[in-house]
Amino acid sequence: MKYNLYLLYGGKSVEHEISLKTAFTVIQALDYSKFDVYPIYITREGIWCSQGKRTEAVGDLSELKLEPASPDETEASSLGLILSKLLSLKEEKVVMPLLHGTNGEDGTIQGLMELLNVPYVGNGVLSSAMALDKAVTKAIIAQAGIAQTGHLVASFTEWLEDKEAVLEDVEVKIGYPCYVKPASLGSSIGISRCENQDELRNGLEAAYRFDRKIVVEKEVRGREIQVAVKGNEYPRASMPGEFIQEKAFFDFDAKYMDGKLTMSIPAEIPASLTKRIQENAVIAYQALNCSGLARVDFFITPEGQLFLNEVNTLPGFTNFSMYPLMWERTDGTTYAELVEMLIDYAIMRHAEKQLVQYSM
Ligand code: G1L
Repeated sequence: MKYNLYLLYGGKSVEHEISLKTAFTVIQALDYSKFDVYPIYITREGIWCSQGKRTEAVGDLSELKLEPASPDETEASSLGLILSKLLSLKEEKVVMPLLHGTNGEDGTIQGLMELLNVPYVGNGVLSSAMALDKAVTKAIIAQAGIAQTGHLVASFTEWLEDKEAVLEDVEVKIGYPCYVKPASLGSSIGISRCENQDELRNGLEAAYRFDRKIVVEKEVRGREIQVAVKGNEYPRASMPGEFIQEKAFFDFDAKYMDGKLTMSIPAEIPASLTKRIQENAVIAYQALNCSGLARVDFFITPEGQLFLNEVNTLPGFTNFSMYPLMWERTDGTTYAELVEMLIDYAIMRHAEKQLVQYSM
């Protein structure tokens, strides 16, 4: 049976280009005997564009920058046009949203898919929305009993009412150096590293331009270890990988390059630590109601302490990204096989949901 696979990419986001590159990678990897592919490009202005079905890979990334159906298309009209196409198809379908929402949009695409009753790859509404908010994520992680970096949450109202009190709170509870981050926004926008009160004051002012809620985190000096998790009810963790910052390194077969950063998979850490990382990653994944996939990032200190840093429900996903490479090293899953596996998880989750009763 052939599936109709809808790829959503682009979007009103700073990750627009990354999203395009990710869609390109997926489109090149797919087995076209199993899928008919419908690329759906969302422009920077939020216009949805489709040019129907693809039955083969594309030659160049630029071919994926589709044109609106007409020049006076709006967000609503273009979305309506594509939804009516999506909905009109009776055959088996599945959506792969390769989008990073801006300004608190995460979870909204997933919500739209729920309304349409179409299976979609990756995390659902709840986990996508929670993962967007660093303060919510940290509260859930704490509740799950997983060690994380010392942190503090401060609202814009608290800041406006008593700046000195917020500064003192950070100095007493967190100290320097620390990182100030807007609670939402996945990327590095509005983040600063602060070493003294002047920098903290400036950092807070900067972060509050992007969100009404900020998180201050204590800096951890340690190694950055990541692990890939996949699955729905029975999630599994991969072997951990490590980003190595140094330019000079010994070249060996398990190292990959992503830009200037070197990845080492498996991370060179004791087996006992690997086990703890994998266990904590799965606990965090389940606590945040994740499904499909997530990448869980940790710090390990020189003393061997383990801290959860971040849960990423939309990990980097090109063939040079840590997430797919960690699976390849763990169980030999190729990029194409991983995509098919994630599609299977989406279809299973959707099928299980159909069994839920919605009225008495
Ligand atoms: F569809 C998946 F597999 F669930 C999926 C969706 C989105 C995997 C990875 C991503 N990542 C991204 O979309 C991105 C944030 C890296 C590009 Cl915007």
